[in-house]
Order: sequence, then C-alpha cells, then structure tokens
Amino acid sequence: MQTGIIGLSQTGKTSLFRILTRAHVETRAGQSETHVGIARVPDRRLIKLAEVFHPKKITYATIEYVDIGGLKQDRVKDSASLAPLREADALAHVVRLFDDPSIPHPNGSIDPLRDIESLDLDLILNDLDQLERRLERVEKDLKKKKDPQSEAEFALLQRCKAALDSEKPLREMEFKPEELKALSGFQFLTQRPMIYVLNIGDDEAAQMDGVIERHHLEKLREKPKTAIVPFCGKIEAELVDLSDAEAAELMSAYGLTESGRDRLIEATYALLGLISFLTSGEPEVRAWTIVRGSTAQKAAGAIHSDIERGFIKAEVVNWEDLLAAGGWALARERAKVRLEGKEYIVRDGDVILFRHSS
Ligand SMILES: Nc1nc2c(ncn2[C@@H]2O[C@H](COP(=O)(O)OP(=O)(O)OP(=O)(O)O)[C@@H](O)[C@H]2O)c(=O)[nH]1
Ligand SMILES: [Mg+2]
Repeated sequence: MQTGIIGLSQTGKTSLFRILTRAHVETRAGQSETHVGIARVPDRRLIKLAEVFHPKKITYATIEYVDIGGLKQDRVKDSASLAPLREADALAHVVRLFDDPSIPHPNGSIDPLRDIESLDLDLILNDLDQLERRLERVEKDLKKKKDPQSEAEFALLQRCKAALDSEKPLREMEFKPEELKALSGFQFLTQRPMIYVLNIGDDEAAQMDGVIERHHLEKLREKPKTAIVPFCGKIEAELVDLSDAEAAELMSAYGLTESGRDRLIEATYALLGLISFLTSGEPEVRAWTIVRGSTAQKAAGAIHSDIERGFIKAEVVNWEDLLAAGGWALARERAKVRLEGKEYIVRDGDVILFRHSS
C-alpha cells in the first residue's frame, strides 16, 4: 500500500517524508527527485505481546510513502510530473500553515484553503483531461459498432465527467464493484482517498484541537474519504533522532501528548480501510496488513500463498485475551481460542495460527 505525498513547493513534503520513513534524505530548495520509503505502522499490541512471548524479532506492518518533489502551480497541470502518483492508493497533501518569512510561499501568502482548492482543482483538471481522451475514443468505437460493454463504459465516463465538470473529485462518488473495476485502469488521481496534512507552526502545536477553525477549514470536514491531520513538521523533525524518553520530554515541553507521526500513519491506515491481524510466537511477533472485511483464507495469503492455498482452519484469539492468558496453552484452556473456517471475517487485533496442508 502506497501513499503519494503532494503539495506546493516548500510546504514541508520532504521533511514529512523524512519524519515518516526515518530516511536520511537531503532537502534542498527546488530539488525535485522522487523519494520512496517505508514507514512502520505504530502498534502497541506488538510490544505488549512481546513482553509475554520474548520473541527474537518484532515486525511491524508498513506503509510506503512517495515524495514526488515540489509541485509548482504549472507543474501540477503537467501529467508527466504526476506519473509517480498513479500507483498510489492514497494521497497526502501537505498544506502550509506555518509562517516563516525566510521560506518564500509560491502564492505569496499563507492561505491554506486557497492552496487546497487550487491543487484539488489541478488534480480534477488532470483527470478530466485523461477522461476526455478516453471518452472520445469510446465514442468513435460506438459509432462503428454498438456493443454493450462500450455503451456501459461510455455512460460511466459521462457520469464521471459530469462530476469533474462540477469540480467534484471522483472519491466523492459512489461506484458499483464492476464500475470500480472498469475505472481501475485509468488511475484517476481524484479517486484516491485524500489526507490533508496541515503543517502548522510550533507556536500552534499546543492548541492542535482548534487548528481547523482558526484557519477556516471547516469545509473540509464533511468530505467523504478524506482525513485531516494537523501536524507540526518542525517539532516532529526534531523528534526523529531522539530516544523515546527524550522524545516524550520534548513533546511535553511543546504541550504535545501524542506524536504527529503516529497520528498521521494511523490516519493513512484507517483511510485505506486497512486493519492488522497478528501472529505471535517465540521466533516472531508480527503484524500483517489486510483490507477490512477479508476472510481468514485471504488473510492467510498475506503471509504466504501456500498457506492460503492449503488453508484448513484458523485458530483465532483476541490479542488481549492471549495477553491475559500469558500464552496459547492457557488461552486454549480458558476457551478463548476459537477454531474458524476459511469464510471467517478477520477482525483488527485477532491473533491467528493457521493450520494448513503443504
Ligand atoms: N518553520 C518551519 N519550516 C519548515 C517546516 N517544515 C519544513 N520547513 C522548512 O521549509 C523548507 C522546505 O522544506 P521541505 O521539506 O524541503 O519542503 P518541500 O515541500 O519538500 O519542498 P520542495 O520539494 O522544494 O517543494 C525547509 O527549509 C524546511 O526546513 C515547518 O513546519 N516549520
Ligand atoms: Mg521536497
């Protein structure tokens, strides 16, 4: 699962990328190469389970982030510069709310709603451009020969066009599963879930709750498939290289109770409709990413396709019950471990032991 980081130039995109992935990348003004990196999904359940199982290894779930470099106003309209985003499952738009006279703002002033609306519009126009080209081709085909599949595609694209024409991103539309399938090949950017990362100044960090009102961004709240995460890039950047204890101390000095990095990664995970199931034993305590609603057999495939294919049963226990029992044996004795079949819908925090033939 991949999230593309976008935003105007000098809004803190590469800084955010560095904070999320803990990668050491240089940030120079105007530098525009693409960075790709992996962020660990914070999960206190793994730490708790490790206290019981003393595993050799703890493995976290991960999300990939892509930083595509500064988007100048004109560059957003150029499809080629957006190409690295086409594969992304979600977009994170870094919006500048911090004021710093030493860092020029491409639009001349701090106005987050203006920046959000203008970049959103650029993405809409980009999708519209791509859609219209396809629409022309389908129309031409239909003139030659009427077939139901092209007719369905034509109607679907017309409906999308109407939405985009009225400046509505595709993520706000409802699609049937077969329509989603038909659209998947286009990789429309406005169809992706969106996270607005509000990069605030450190002077505002202690009043995280009122950020949306103070900057008049209430409009963003009701949007479907959209998350809003206030984030102080400057403080978070200072936290990256600190130990947990040092980080906690610095956060409390700024009046913060929770790491913005963790909040943002959690928001990404939730927005993508992802949950984690866990596996727990002596060699390894580990979180595995699946889409919410996945069956036990499908979940087995996250570990290995052989386990999915040879699936027999899943032994399932809630992580807290396993923790309270202090291990599998007592959890079984207490009848907390259920034997589930391949159609069982896995829940977030299930610890699973798969029985499979090889
Ligand atoms: N004051 C302040 N400065 C920041 C903050 N975040 C980033 N900066 C500074 O803003 C400048 C740009 O940061 P980058 O992370 O490189 O921004 P970017 O969006 O990747 O920039 P481009 O890739 O050039 O478009 C750097 O000098 C950062 O130190 C912040 O939260 N507060
Ligand atoms: Mg950058």
